[in-house]
Order: sequence, then structure tokens, then C-alpha cells
Amino acid sequence: MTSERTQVAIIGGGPAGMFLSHVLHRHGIDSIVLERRTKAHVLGRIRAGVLEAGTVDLLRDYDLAERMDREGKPKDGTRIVWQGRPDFFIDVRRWTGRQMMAWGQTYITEDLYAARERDGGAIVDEAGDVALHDVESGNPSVSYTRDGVSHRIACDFVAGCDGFHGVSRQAIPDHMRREFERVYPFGWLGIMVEKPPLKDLIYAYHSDGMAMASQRNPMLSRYYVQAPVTDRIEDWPDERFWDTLLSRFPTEIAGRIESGPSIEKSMAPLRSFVSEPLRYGRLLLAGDAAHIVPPTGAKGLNLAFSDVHYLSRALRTYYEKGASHDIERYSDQALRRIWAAENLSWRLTKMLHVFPDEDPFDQRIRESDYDLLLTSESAQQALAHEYVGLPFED
Ligand code: FAS
Ligand code: PHB
Repeated sequence: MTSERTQVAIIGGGPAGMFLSHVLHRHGIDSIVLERRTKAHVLGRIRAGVLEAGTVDLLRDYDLAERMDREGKPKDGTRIVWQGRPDFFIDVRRWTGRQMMAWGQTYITEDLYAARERDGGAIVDEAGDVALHDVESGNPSVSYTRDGVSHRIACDFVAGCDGFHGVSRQAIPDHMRREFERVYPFGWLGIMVEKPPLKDLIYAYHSDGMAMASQRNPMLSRYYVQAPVTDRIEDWPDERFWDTLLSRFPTEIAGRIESGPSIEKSMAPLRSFVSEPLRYGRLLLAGDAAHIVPPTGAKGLNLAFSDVHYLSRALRTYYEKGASHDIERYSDQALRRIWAAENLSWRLTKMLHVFPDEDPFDQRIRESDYDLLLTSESAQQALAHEYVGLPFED
């Protein structure tokens, strides 16, 4: 058993863990990241594609935006097309004065790994059997195995950034945790195709199911269709995917979509989930370890960044001022923004998807929600305010 010491032991080398490690380093706080998978596996994941204005600002503040500002696509908003009704544009630039950015999570993770390696960061991949110890005490530690050797890291804090299926959340005793969940009866079947994307990001409502058009770069498009979560990838050859996607967009838009062979295809189940609190003693959760949102509101990755914004500020207050007040208020502060994002993601998921067990009353309510957006500038402004990302609290 080797033993080491650091200030913050970070479990999970995804966006939350790696951004936290980067920010702490920039403020002179040591950390060690323990990632279960190989670096190649982590960098091979294809997930989020739209950044809130606040996330763009954080990436720029911490010198992680050079490639994004060169290759990313600023967006004034996202379009909604609706079977038999006029289009609607969530015009975040008009109503908030801010823009979003079409830029893939994969690129962000690549840049995070490059930055931490450049700065000599301690990133341990293929860390097995990660376990948390004594997090309710003032002397927590984390143990793991790698290449048959057992290791223990003594630390001041443990940051649980290990996603929905990680071990950190389980280190909070059941009687101390409150979990809130909605599981949706469908998933998003997504593909990547090496074709030019549409100009706009578009959500499409159709009585057969929703569809979505997004992008990663000028020669890489990302598309999704709502599909039964029980479907397997093998059930969806490219031809069936394209036929389904094109049938769910209005003809004039479908005519502009350039199809082609998929270079990636995956099914993402949809879930709304929050585990409270985000703190237990010296354990602090951030990102998917604490919450999950359906991708409909493009909030998952952005919430990981806002959690790290609050958590890194709390840890700076502790180390720079010897004060714990930001640590103590971290959970409540992060949860206000998390629940706002859960709320928007749930509303957009209800509005844009076909639910198998709904009745005609549900459909009329859905249509009236959309009609209000078409006719009310107040409703448009409120949605734009939420979609672009709420301002961070002081
Ligand atoms: P992550 O899950 O990204 O990272 C957690 C890391 O911890 C992983 O690398 C994992 O290997 C590691 N880990 C797990 N258990 C461990 C253990 N015991 N020990 C050590 N390490 C461990 N969001 C959007 O906004 N838009 C989207 O379109 C979108 N699509 C998605 C599609 C899929 C299939 C999934 C799963 C998520 C999607 N998301 C999307 C949400 C996604 O982007 C997350 O919000 C984001 O990855 C959160 O980052 P992290 O909190 O770092 O969690
Ligand atoms: C994506 O680009 O993958 C994306 C964009 C917006 C969403 C979900 C996914 O709401």
C-alpha cells in the first residue's frame, strides 16, 4: 500500500473532475484525479454539444477557449419547428444580449487533459476499486488499486465527480440522502455524420416523436430521434434512422439535411435525477454524480461547469481565507441552479416528446404551451433567460 497526500482528491476524470483539477491548480491548490477508465476511453465519448454563456465565460477565464473561439460556432439561439405550426426561435441574443456556443464536450475534455498534462497535473487513469474513507471526519482519504498495487491518498477534501454510476454519491449514508427522479419511457438515438450541419440547432416536435439537429464543426453533424429506450442500436440501421429523422422535420428543412453513413450511433436514456445534499462532511459532489437532466435543455454538461464554479470558489475561500462559509453553503447554492435546470429540462422534455401513455388533454396542453411561445414576448423572454443559462450567484 503506497500512501500519498494531496489537498483535494478528485474522483472522476470527466468534464467536472478535470475542470475542477484545472481551476484548483490555477489557484495553487493541489489535487489528484482518479479516473476508472483509460484516457482514450474518456476522450472517445461523444456527449454534449451546446454551451451556455456562463460555461463559455468559464472556459475563456481559464484559458481553455482558444480552440473553441477558433472553431466553435456562436449561436444566437435554438429553433423549434412544430408539425403544422409556425417555427419558433429561442432568441437568447435578442432577449438576454448573450450568445451560446455549439462546441462538443469531446473537444473540451481533450483540451482539459492537454492542459492538465501540460501543467504536470496528477491524473491517474485505470484507477480501480476506488473507495472513500472517513469523509465525515477531518481526515478523509481515498484508496484505489492500479496494476495490482494498492494506494491510499490522504486529503483535506474528496470531490465526487464520478458521474451517475460512480461511487461517491453512495458514500453519503442512505438516511442522509434524498433522491428525486423521473425516468422517461423513451431515449435519444443519436448519430454523428461527416456532412455539413444545418445553420440552426433545431428541436422538432412531431406526432411520431421528436427529432433534433445539431453540429460539432462545419463538416460534422449530430442528429437525434426519439426512440423507445428498449430499442437496440442494431434495430436502427442508417436507412431507418434517416427515414425517421427526415419524416419528423418540415419538408423544406428535411430537404436541406445532408444524410450519409453514421460514424457513431448511440442510445441515451432520459432521466431527471437529483441527489441532495451535495455535501457530506469533507465529501463534495459535482456534476452527474449529483444530478442528471434529459438532454432536451442542453443543461447536463453546463451544470457540471456551474457546480465546479461554486465548488472551486468554496475551496479557494477555505485555503486562501481559512474560512468554511462557502463550503457550508455550496450544496444549497449549487442546488438552486440545478433545480432551475431540472425544471427547464423537464418542461422542454414534456413539450417536445410524445409520451406513450398521454391522453388528448395532454396534447392540448402541449400545443397551448407552444402557442404561448408563438404569441407572448414575455414567455419568449423567460425561456431565453433560462435556456442561455441563469447568471451565477455571488
Ligand atoms: P461524466 O459521467 O462525464 O464523468 C464521470 C467520470 O467518472 C467518467 O470518466 C467515469 O469513467 C468516471 N468514474 C465513474 N465511476 C468511477 C469510479 N468508481 N472511480 C473513478 N472514476 C469513475 N449533456 C448535454 O448537455 N447534452 C447532451 O446531448 C448530452 N448527451 C449525453 C449522452 C450520454 C450518453 C450521456 C451519458 C450524457 C449526456 N449528457 C449530455 C450529459 C453529459 O454531458 C454530462 O452532463 C457530463 O458528462 C457530466 O460530466 P461529469 O459530471 O464529469 O460526469
Ligand atoms: C448536441 O449537440 O448534442 C445537443 C444540443 C442540444 C441539446 C442536446 C444535445 O439540447
